[in-house]
Amino acid sequence: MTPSLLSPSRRVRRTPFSDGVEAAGVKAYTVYNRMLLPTVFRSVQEDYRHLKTAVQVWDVACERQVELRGPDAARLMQRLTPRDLSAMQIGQCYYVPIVDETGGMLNDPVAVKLAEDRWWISIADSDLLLWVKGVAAGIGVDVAVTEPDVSPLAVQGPRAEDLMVRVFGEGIRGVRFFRFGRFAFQGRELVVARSGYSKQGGFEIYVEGGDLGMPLWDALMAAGADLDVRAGCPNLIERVEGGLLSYGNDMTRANTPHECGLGKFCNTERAIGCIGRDALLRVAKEGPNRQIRAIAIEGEAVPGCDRAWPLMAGAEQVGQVTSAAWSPDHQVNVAIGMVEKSHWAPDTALQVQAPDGLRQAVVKQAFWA
Ligand code: THG
Repeated sequence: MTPSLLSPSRRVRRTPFSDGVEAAGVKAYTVYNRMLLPTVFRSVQEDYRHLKTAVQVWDVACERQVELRGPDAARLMQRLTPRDLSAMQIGQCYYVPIVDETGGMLNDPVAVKLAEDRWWISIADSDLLLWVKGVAAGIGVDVAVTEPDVSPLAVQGPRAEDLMVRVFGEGIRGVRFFRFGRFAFQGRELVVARSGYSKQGGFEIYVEGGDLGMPLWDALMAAGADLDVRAGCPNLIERVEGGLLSYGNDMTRANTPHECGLGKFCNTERAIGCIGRDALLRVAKEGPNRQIRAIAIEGEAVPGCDRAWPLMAGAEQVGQVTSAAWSPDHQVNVAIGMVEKSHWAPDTALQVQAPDGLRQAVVKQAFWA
């Protein structure tokens, strides 16, 4: 069954796990990289509580891979990001800002180093494939840039490791954070990393070959019945508490990595050849004039944030809120916003123009994680 409010079409792609997602009773989707991404199973709050106490299997096939393959793959990869990749080992994953020639954020993917001459870029929601193909053609490197048949399936939550061991064996316990190993499933070797878009711990299985999608989904569900495994998805409340940014929501091409708080993932001085290097060297030196902040919004549960909400200091706009949700654990609306330097200090009192009226808000010291 296709989602009822989205007209079925080839442009909005199903995933290798869509049959399982639908059988599990998905209640809402978003579209990400022109592919279905579930957003709700029972309710956002029920899904949140379950994610924090048990284990979930997430269809994150929409985190598409841009594959770089060829003798110049490593050189092209370093052109794409201001993060220094020179010490990155095969078997490692790096969170890497990707910027354009002005230092503007194009994507915030996870880079996976499979071999010196073979990389995956596990992308957020923008057409990075086209940028990478353009860069490769423009500089004339010997690299094939493709979107392979690879679909990430995330296993997240405090019981994730116990579930993964049942399907892939004890070796799973030895996989370190942002590292991967190769593990067999039905006679095929799959890349399995300890990573994922939650702060609850877990793994991401890069399912190579869509034909393996439903067999793996079913195997995880069967193996985890007594662990209360459920179908889940990236959870808005949990990811805002954890300070995990969403490209297109919390940042766009109009923002530098430094504005996004991703300066720690830039080593621009050492990232020789990186596109946008000169622009970033300037902003790194001067420091950003606005930056991502955790924000608490007072009052009842906020509605969904489908447009930027102005952040005010009296009559003056000093920023905007871009993601917000009621947190049952913190008994406050947790939010992510971009705030001008003049007002970004912790405990600064602001007002936010929410769709249902003006609310009090406070800049927080850190995300709630
Ligand atoms: N996993 C994979 N691909 C992805 C995502 C993912 N592609 C899309 C999107 N998510 C990319 N964005 C992010 C954002 C945050 C993180 C990963 C990808 C993340 N951040 C950790 C943090 O900020 O605490 C750790 C960063 C680090 O220490 O390196 O995990 O989730 N495959």
